Amino acid sequence: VNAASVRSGAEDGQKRAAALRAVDEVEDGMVLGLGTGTTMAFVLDVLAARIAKGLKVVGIPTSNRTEDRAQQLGIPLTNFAAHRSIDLALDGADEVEEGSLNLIKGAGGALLREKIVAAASKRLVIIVDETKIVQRLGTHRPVPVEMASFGWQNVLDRLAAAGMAPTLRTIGGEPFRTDGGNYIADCAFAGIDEPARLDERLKAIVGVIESGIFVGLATRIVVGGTGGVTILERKLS
Ligand code: A5P
Repeated sequence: VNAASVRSGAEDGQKRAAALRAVDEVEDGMVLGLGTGTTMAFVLDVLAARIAKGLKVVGIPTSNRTEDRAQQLGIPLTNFAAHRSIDLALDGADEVEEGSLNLIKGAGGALLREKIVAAASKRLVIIVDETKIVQRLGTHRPVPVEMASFGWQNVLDRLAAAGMAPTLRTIGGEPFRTDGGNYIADCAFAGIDEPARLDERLKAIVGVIESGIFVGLATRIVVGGTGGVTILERKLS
């Protein structure tokens, strides 16, 4: 057993504890947004257990992966054609900035659908282990930027010219494709001072579809840590 596997075992326990707490927010009759990632896998398990005991909810999945898992677990699914707005979205994140609750998301490649679901939702509850909480966004993780596959080489050059330090995300030597068929540029920063401004600058680049910077969307963060589960609320300025 090495240090990394001990650490990831501890993080899994924290994610599971936070998932249990987050699913407490779910009430009968809700339309849910179902996020993507390893933390959400725990949330789906807990949600399925409550559904098996009689909870009545429907979910809109943010990825094919979440859709498949939800179907296996018997979580009823729906879509925007049937429900134009969402009561509560549950999702993970790559980084959460303390205080502002601004986020970086998209390490799993689902950022576009996740952001659409977050924007459509009355509340967005983010579930993380404590390693994801940062004082300043962008210090540990890159910002995933979803772009059209057409002309991506030129989009990447323009991202680089704008100082975004982009790297095309690849898998097995091929470009990684999102569920929508787009590509991702992971953009590295040594800390982000103005996330809203950076989000605007990224989206002003032709060919960029969405950025993984989520500003003003999360309403509550459920954090699993060594000392148990804590809740962070957004400080309204
Ligand atoms: C998916 O695209 C991401 O936004 C995830 O929400 C994020 O990467 C969290 O994933 P984990 O729970 O696996 O860390």
